[in-house]
Amino acid sequence: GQIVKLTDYRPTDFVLRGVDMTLRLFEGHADVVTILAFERREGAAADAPLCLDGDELILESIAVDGEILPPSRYEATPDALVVSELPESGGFEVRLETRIAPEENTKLMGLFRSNGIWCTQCEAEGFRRITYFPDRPDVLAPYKVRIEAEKAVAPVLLSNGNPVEAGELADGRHYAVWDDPFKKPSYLFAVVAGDLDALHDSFVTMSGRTVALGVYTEKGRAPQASYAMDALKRSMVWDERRFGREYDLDVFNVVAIADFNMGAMENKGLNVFNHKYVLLDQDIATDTDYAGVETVIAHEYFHNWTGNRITCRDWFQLCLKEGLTVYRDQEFSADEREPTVQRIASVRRLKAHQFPEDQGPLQHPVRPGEYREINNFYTATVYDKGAEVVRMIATLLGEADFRKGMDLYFERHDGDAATIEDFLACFEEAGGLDLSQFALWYAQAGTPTLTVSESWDPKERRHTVTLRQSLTQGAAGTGTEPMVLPVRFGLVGGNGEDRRAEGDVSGEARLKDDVIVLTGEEATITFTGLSDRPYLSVLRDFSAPVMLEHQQSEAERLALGRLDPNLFNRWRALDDLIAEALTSAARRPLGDEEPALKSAIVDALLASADDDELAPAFRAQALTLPGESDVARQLRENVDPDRVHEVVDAARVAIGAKGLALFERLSTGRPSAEPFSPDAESAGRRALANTALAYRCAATGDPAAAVAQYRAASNMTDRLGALAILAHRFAGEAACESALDDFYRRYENDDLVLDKWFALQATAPTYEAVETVERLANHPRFTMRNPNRVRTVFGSFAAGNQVAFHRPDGAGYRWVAEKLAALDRINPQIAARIATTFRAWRSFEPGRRAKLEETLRQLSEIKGLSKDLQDIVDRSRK
Ligand code: HT7
Ligand code: ZN
Repeated sequence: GQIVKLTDYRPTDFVLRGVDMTLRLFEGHADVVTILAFERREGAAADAPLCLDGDELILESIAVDGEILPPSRYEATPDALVVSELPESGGFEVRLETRIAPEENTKLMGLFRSNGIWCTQCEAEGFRRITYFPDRPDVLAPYKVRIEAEKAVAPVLLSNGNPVEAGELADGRHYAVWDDPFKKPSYLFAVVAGDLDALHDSFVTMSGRTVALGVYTEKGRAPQASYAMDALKRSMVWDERRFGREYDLDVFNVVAIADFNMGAMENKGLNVFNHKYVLLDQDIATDTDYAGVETVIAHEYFHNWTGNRITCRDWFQLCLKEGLTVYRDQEFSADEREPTVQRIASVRRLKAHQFPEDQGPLQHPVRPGEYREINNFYTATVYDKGAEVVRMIATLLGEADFRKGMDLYFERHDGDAATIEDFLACFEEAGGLDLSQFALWYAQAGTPTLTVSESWDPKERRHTVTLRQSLTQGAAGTGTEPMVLPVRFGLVGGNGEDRRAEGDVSGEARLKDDVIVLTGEEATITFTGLSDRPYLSVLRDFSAPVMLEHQQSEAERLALGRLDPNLFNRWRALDDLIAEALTSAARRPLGDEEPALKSAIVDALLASADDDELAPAFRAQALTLPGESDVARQLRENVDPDRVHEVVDAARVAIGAKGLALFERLSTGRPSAEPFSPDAESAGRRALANTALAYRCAATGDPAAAVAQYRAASNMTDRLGALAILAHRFAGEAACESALDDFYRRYENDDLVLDKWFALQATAPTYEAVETVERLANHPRFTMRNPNRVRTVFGSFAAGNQVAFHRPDGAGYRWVAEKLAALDRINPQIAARIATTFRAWRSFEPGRRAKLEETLRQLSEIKGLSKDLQDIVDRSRK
């Protein structure tokens, strides 16, 4: 495949003035007529041909200004259309006809059918699977779209913008016309047609305009969209209040689709969602599902300004919309829920997904410099590290100037296809600072290490803190210059309050309120005016995405775990202690029985869990041990997943045993009589109770309490919480089997719930899970055509089952590779994504490393592999 480079960017030779499309939908095919109004760009060569992108297309006809073109004037292949001898100046109109087959589109890019519903997905390069087009994000135009279909099959016809016309046609067919006055790139185009139900509502914007809201679902499921509708209205209010952003069209529609490659898509005025992020009620969805719907609804809605009104000049700028929009959805969730708990969850996700990516062969900067397949760059680095970079800008500027910078960005670039440089310039202006060194965050890949040491001078009552940063050159080879690290901190006194102290900086750093901005390799800050030695609480709220090495004693960390007024750091003090203890235990050989956690650590953890002053959701987070893959990442090399599992599990049993009375107290008397509410506080109480139940069953080795909760549960959170314990701790036992059977019988008609049943079995930490997933893949309800089902079986197994995937005989690797090779022929995007699990091959002990390497080699040699999968496999092998 060809490599696309950021440095090769140049604008198109032709400017697109408008798009007029007609889609005629039939059983088996769709006819697409596209009329494109072009003008040769000033300065472009007079003989430059018009080059349009295609993908698996067949051209039925082409005319320019009403005249059918002779074959000598154009060259059409499935992936390109080149038209020559076009007017040297002025405008002209190209009319194209293509015929496509949505039913055969298993890649789910372009126009496809999902359970009979016609649906499009155009980001990043799907529009070219519908019509030949300059399919790149810097080509913006207004669109007028007419959809025609049989009325009985597709009574609902939707597209972007506002509805302008509808009517009847012959043969039971009908049509609708949609007009989108906002110029947009083709990746934001959407059409949906089908027999859908809808939930309708309205929203009055801050300037008093009424917007009609619709959430469309498959038949009979509209009531399950009410929480999504509620989240949408809350998102609209929040964006007005927090960022002054108002919605712009007369309608805003959301459609829930069963077969969808990602979470959702922000098409202008017509967001399309994986139905997993729309449909729920207490009987089918967990609290985690509710939080997911809220986040994704908000994220896609927020794109209307950060992505749609201001889009990206090219795909290298993807983080301009994605990093910024993730930052915005994180802020929304922090405001709507419990900020510390939200921040803990975001940091956990960053460490679990982005850190390994940034430290392995698939490493790339937040703004990559080149790609072979853009679909493979919708990554944790672009999204989550991209959000961290925006968060650092906010920290550096402070709230007021950050808002000024955002206002300036919206004002200056509304209607543009912008770049990271455009974005940064707004904050430089608003904050009166130079962000040129800061821009390295977009260009240099890798996770910097921040080393902190401190010393107390009792005579002078002086506390000296030294900060050092370092970055190692990784696979991307993008450099190791010192970056700008905003390090939020506090000096905590024995009474749990932050001390005030004068700070004197030497070295390359500056001190601004409670933030040390480290700009060089090393700096020292000397704090004076202290009466006694403080506890240094550093990198509060995870103010920079770094690996922290803080040389601090266990006693100090235990004290911060009790006292730190910054709750995030209070959580992290203990979490780091536990992670380090588990990691060092995992270095010992399999079977070593020395406890990983000292009793002082366990006591501290139990004290947090028992502290009624703390929010239950926080207590549940505190009790959540680092995952096996986190421990594996910290080990870095020679990882034996069986040993990691043994260590983490033994720690869970030990904590459970020591805190048994507490865990019994926290998990009995449930389900409580209180009626279900999805709010964050109630969800926090359920999370704490379910975490306690898991410890209790770990300690007793008795499934009875989980069985009882499973049977009595009055909502999915409690039912699934109990079932997860049975499926993972008691896999293969009668209690587990009968609960799994019961669950299947209860929910076999609901694919979303059935995914949970598949996922729990695929992640059971036993060697037998390899045979289980083979059985699941042959289950009548398994299909490779549904991405959720595939992710739930192949993805959960490969990424979420360390024991079985890494079975020492290599059976897990062989199974996944075989399935991915087959999936690649159906849906390469999903195959490539799941294949990223292989990237960690170098970190394992020699036996597994050799088997992983061999599996990757075999995958790479399969003939006819997609560009998507080939790209991931080739880069992973490096
Ligand atoms: N902007 C979207 C990213 C996306 C996507 C969505 C669905 C299917 C394929 C896709 N390719 C890229 C989703 C988002 O980040 O909001
Ligand atoms: Zn997004």
